[in-house]
Amino acid sequence: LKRVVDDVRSIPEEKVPWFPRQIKDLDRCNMLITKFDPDMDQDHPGYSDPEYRKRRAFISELAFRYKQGDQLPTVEYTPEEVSTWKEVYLQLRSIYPSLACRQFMDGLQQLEKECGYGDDCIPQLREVSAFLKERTGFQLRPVAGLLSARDFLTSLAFRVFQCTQYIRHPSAPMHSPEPDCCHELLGHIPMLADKEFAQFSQEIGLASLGASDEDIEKLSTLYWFTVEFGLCKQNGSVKAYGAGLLSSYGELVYALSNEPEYKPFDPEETAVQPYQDQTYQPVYFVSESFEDAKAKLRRYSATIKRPFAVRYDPFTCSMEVLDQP
Ligand code: NLE
Ligand code: FE2
Repeated sequence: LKRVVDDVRSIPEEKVPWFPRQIKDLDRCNMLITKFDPDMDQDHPGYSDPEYRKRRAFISELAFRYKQGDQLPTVEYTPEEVSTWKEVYLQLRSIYPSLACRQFMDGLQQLEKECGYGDDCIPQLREVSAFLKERTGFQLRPVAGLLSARDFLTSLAFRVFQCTQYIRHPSAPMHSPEPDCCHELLGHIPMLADKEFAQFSQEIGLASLGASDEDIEKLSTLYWFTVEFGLCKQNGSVKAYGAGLLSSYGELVYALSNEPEYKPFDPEETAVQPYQDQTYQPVYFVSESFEDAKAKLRRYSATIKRPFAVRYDPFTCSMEVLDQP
């Protein structure tokens, strides 16, 4: 019999990394990886553009100040930012019907119909979050940049998706090594409007809570090759379901050309595949179907060993920790 434990005293504390027990605790999950940001990375197209860096600092500040439960900040995008969005949107929109998976197309069409998605303005997180909440219970939270894998995965356990709000530099609209609002809004959000995908995302998050650094590394590598760069077969052809592909015109076309190497998706192997985060991936994992990818990843997550189990209580937005002697 499993019982709820109030504190983790029955678990050897030093062996279990801290994790949030309440949705409020996500305020502490904000460790940023700054290697790609325009103040640190000399290769960033915004590195030598002081205006761009100033804008980024302003939008970052909104995320730093945000506390769970606050209204999501609105950004008044400049005409230049909107024109970058427009270019990204129009280019990608024209190739989605032939290269994106069906679940993505369904989500995108709903967003276009009901959430103001289009080429002429950048959707606001507040509206998109309300839209998702009604469909799949996911909500958004602003983040200033690329998060550590542990903090990012942790928030998924609470059905919270951390979203950047700035936009990529206008000189490189077709690919960005760091996330930006094009990546979140076009790559991730349509998929998160799918009930099953939402469920599956939360499960990856749950599997990550209190996991060892080694297991986090494997889970985030799997996340990388599926949720970010996954391909699947659909009606006899290969389609993209990964957000990193669906937000990059350059890489989406490349991934579905005959240049890169394809391997069949197998979690054990995929979890240890070294990956590329500067530019296009040299290898992509293809699953037999979108359902197959989800089922395999679920099975893998269930094998991660922990001395306890977790269960999310959506009524109190808190994590129950269950003894597993
Ligand atoms: N390469 C993606 C893009 O250009 O939108 C972003 C990937 C973020 C992990
Ligand atoms: Fe992403």
